[in-house]
Amino acid sequence: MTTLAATAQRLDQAIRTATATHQMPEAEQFDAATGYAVQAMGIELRRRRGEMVIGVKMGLTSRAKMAQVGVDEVTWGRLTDAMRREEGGSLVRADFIHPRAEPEIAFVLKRRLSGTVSLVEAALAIEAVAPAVEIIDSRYENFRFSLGDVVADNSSSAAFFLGPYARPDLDVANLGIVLTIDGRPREIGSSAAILGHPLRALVAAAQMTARAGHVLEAGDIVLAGAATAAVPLEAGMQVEAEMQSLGRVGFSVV
Ligand code: OOG
Ligand code: MG
Repeated sequence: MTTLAATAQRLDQAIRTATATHQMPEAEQFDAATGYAVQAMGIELRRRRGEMVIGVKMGLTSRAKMAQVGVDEVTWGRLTDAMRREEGGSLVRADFIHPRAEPEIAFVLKRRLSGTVSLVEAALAIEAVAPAVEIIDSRYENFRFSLGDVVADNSSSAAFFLGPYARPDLDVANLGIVLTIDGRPREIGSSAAILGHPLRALVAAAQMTARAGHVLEAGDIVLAGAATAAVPLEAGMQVEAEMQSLGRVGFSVV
């Protein structure tokens, strides 16, 4: 087995056992392109277990997020059907290593969107917009990683919740976002923090995935990346994200 395939296996094992694993040692660090190759191998392992890819998540599209994890490049990862959770339902803390919640905007596509596209083309490909919460759970010890590490680890994606669908032409440029824990606001931000406009995250998704030979199709979900820092989760917490004009999405941690 190559080192890359072994790394994909090791990360997959970390997911399945909810146990942290080590980062790539200094001497074996790889670049983002190699990280995406490892990510694709890991997704292939999940496909073989019957999981289906239903979209992508963009990562590190805001300053707040870049600062929190110390990586300053936009990344992406795949979302599978097994990662989706029932809105209003629960998240089992023990299924994860050190989960964090972050508020996101989700786009649902009504047509294929791939390669270099304009903001207008991206907007016209949207079927619906929804409030979302992404659960990130770095498979690495202490939630620490390099760019290559995090890309290989599917950009830390672990689960996600989608709220009610809103109309596709809703102006998402500057919406207030509040992440509430047990009824108290913990993170407050604006959708403008996402690359200056969340639609730019959709443009980046089309372009970056195409470079890796992955095509965004009709029906796919695209998470635009968090506008605020992520909040560590513990059992007993009630989590809710509220977005201006979009509504709420929430769940409990058990
Ligand atoms: C990397 C994933 C970042 C986002 O929304 O910015 C991300 C991480 O923070 O572990 O999902
Ligand atoms: Mg995210």
